[in-house]
Amino acid sequence: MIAGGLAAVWGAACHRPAGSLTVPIMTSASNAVPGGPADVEIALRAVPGEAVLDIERAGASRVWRFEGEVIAGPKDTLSSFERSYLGPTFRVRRGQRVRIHFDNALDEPSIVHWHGLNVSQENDGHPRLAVNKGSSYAYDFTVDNPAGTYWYHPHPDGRTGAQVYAGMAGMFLVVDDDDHARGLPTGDFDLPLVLQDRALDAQGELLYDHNPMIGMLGDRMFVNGNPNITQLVKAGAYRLRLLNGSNARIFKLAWSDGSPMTVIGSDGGLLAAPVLKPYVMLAPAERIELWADFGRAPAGEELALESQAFVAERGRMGMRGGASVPNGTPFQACRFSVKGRGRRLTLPTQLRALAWRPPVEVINVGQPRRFDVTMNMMRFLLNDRTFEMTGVAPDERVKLDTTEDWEFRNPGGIMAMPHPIHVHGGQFQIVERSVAAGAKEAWSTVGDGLINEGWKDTFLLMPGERVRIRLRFERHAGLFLYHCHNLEHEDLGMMRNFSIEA
Ligand SMILES: [Cu+2]
Repeated sequence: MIAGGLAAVWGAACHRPAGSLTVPIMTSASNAVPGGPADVEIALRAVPGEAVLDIERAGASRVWRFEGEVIAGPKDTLSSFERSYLGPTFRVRRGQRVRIHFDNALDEPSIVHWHGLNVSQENDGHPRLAVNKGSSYAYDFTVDNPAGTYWYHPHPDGRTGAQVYAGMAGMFLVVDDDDHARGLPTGDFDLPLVLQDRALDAQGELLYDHNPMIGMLGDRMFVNGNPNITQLVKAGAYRLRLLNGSNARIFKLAWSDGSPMTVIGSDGGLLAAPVLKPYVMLAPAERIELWADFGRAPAGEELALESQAFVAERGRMGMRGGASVPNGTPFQACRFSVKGRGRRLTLPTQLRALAWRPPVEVINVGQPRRFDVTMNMMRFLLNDRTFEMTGVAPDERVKLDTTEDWEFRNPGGIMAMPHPIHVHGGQFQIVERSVAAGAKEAWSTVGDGLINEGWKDTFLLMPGERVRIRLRFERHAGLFLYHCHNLEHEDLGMMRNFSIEA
């Protein structure tokens, strides 16, 4: 079951099997934009382009990318990684009203999702809002998230994996002025790192060739959209903002010198206090922020973030899926070359106050809404259902201004796989994880690296595991998504709507 190579990236067809609904794609869409000035106005285009993907080969390869331009407001809202296929990095502030004019110049429908942001359904990039080539979509929202590391990527029906893989993604940072006061590194010492794996064919072009049960796994690393994964750093303290922007790759990140990982933030911003871990699991779409002191390395030394070995899925059933580097294979994810002196800072003991949702507020405490990962016809489902463009089942309706516990269950068994689960519409907290007896041995290879602290929008659900999360539906009524962020699973229908009803 290997999807057809290049054509699968550059072709425009939707490959989801039967069961999907056909919904007319809007040719031009607008989000009933209210009048009044925005604080910042951006033009964002999805365009075919070129980028250097192989350092050892002359010439560029084909990619798809986001291009951005500040039309009005602070020019430093957008910045670019050097020699990168990634879209511009946004830097916005809470309370800022942001207007984004998205233009699609690709030969297939697309739409942008602002991953982790609290926005209305019209601004959330639902696949039903995808626009065709030559058409545009207007976003208009007020930034409502605390400072943190968010990101953006396409979200069209059945083609999210191909479009992200082709290069379409970018960082979306919400910043504030408090980092100096918090004692955190700023400026050049605040370093975003987008980790992605890719595969290239003999001509050096992106190869989108995968078993859809496994997802797309590459055999080479890209950091910030660049095949050179070495970062030049100074001997001092850094804040590293890591995003796993891969389609299906799960990282088990650890320092090459054996130092513990000092985690200071996750999906929804800073933790209450730093947490030390021997290693950190980073599944597709998850973010972690690390405190890294490169002053510990002698000058001229190299340090690396390695992805260590772990048990991802059962070895039976040929679950390598043709990937030459299956999930759980050790490799180097990112290198740091230490030159020159930076600032020595002291790790703060407290980062910010986090107010957890108390059990008394939960309307279904002890009886969480259940979402089981199930399987049929060689694809993964949620409660035996596949994606329907506007379909919502009775047990997928929740009330605005309520707090609920949800429990996701991944059965063990021969076809069990890890699934990174993402819920749109805001950040949640992780309440509890439990593991079936038969899955404990494999789980123990990742368990110490799961970050359950802090606000989350995506979490790793391992085989045989149950994860209970607590969500507050407090901002926007409307149609939102929950889905697997293994993008090939998502494109095959491991995605559902839920409706927040006033
Ligand atoms: Cu999945």
